[in-house]
Amino acid sequence: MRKAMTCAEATVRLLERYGVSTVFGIPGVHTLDFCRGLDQGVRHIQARNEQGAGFMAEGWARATGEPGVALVISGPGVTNASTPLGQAYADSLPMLLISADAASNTIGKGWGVLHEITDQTQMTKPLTGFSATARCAQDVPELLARAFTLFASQRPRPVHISIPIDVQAEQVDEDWQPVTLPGRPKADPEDIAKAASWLKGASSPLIMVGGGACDAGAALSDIAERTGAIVIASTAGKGIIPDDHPLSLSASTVRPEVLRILPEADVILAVGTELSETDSFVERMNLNGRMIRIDIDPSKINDFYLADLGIVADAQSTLQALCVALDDYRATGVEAAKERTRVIRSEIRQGLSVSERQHAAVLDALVEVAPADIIWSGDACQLVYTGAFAVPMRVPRKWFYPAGYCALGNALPNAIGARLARPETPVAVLVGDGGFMFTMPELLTAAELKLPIPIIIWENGGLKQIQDDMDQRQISRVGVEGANPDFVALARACHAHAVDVDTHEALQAAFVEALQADRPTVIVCHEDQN
Ligand SMILES: Cc1ncc(C[n+]2csc(CCOP(=O)(O)OP(=O)(O)O)c2C)c(N)n1
Repeated sequence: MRKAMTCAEATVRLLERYGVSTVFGIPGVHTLDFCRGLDQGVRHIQARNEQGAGFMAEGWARATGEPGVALVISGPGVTNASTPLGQAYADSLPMLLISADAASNTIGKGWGVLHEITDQTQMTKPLTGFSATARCAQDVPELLARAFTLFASQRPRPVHISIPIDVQAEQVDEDWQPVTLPGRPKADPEDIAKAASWLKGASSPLIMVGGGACDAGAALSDIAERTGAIVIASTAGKGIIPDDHPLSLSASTVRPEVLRILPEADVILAVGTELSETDSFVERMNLNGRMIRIDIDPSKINDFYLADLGIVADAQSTLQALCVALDDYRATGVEAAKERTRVIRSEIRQGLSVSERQHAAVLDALVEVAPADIIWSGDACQLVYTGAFAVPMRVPRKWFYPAGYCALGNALPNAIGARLARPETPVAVLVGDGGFMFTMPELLTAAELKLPIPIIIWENGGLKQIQDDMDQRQISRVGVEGANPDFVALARACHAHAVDVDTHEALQAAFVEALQADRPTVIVCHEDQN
């Protein structure tokens, strides 16, 4: 039987029908109508700041590929959540931000009403696939249909839907149903045949893989093994081909040992990757070979590294078709390519700086005792920069390091979102002492939810990467040596366990214990002691 309810309640029901089980947020007077519909089929998780809520939704999407949802008030709720929007945009993640907006008759007038942004939709436009305001209740199912269609069939991007308070309160007949979602575009068989013939004719092929190919790992491994292509991942593509695969160089375009070999490639197959500057930190990589780009986003085919063959299609189905087109081909150079990969890997290890060696040793100690299926939720800190190529991942969606937008503070709330999305999967945080402070209050959220997350704070005396950058350019240090709190006392005050460690053995013991604990554990690992 149809039931009359408010538009806000009906929105929650419709989200549930699209498969949403959890929303992250902080209620306010502008979202009270939503609250009536929450914690029945859809669970509400209270964050401590909307930036945390947004990062939790983003962590959900990172771990699953499914949309993570945040629900916030208008104005400050939206501005606080806009950093995670930027991060989800940069990493092509399906995140849905639903917010209130001021009453329709006030929008754009600048009357000074509560939580006012005169044009909220315009504010989030550059951070989203689309941002729109519901002008009446019936707009909501249409806007949600657009959002879920984008997530399912295009390059995933965050979406922001604003629902003014008067629209939220409208009475509707609750019969809103999800639309049938379209699939992703398929490749033209002629292009597949051409790509296969180029790969068969290559003497030193190279595969560059990004987060857009997360579901294409099996086909990609098969293509690498048959063509002898060395595989390099972006940070978002790490683990799609197991890092210990004999043809994998992991996420290593930051390494000079790897940048050096790029010009040797005569055919490059770039799949689901922007080939962005933040994976190599060089202005332009030296890629001279014939370039095949497979991407669901047409704007990525010829943007910076022009394609000789551009295929606008879904990565998984395209690579599966490419496997079929390669037929029983097996290149003669496969063993030589494996040997080359082995040599480059060992050059990378030998080429590490003193501090990278220290990071690698700490990470090795953690990996030795970590469960194989763990998710590492990393912040922008030096330990994680080294981990991008030094931590061996065997599956995608388990190494979080948002190198693109690179907003400090993602790691802890990302981990909370990931753990709630994947309750059976262990999740650990790797974060710098500076980055941790950006979203530290979410430790309370993790403690309240009793999440057994080890949080390794790499304590190196402040904003070390920027200290190093200043030292290198002979700039006197400014703004990078601010005081840290007593992390152990702070964590305990937030109802978490906490410990300082000064040896790898102590770190390993604390880590193993933390994974079994009844709440999160902050493990402070001092650079000058470990
Ligand atoms: C929101 C935000 N503000 C500033 C920066 C610039 N930034 C990049 S790395 C860094 C230092 C981070 O310090 P910490 O988290 O302690 O890690 P460390 O470099 O010391 O390992 C800063 C300030 C940033 N990436 N994001």
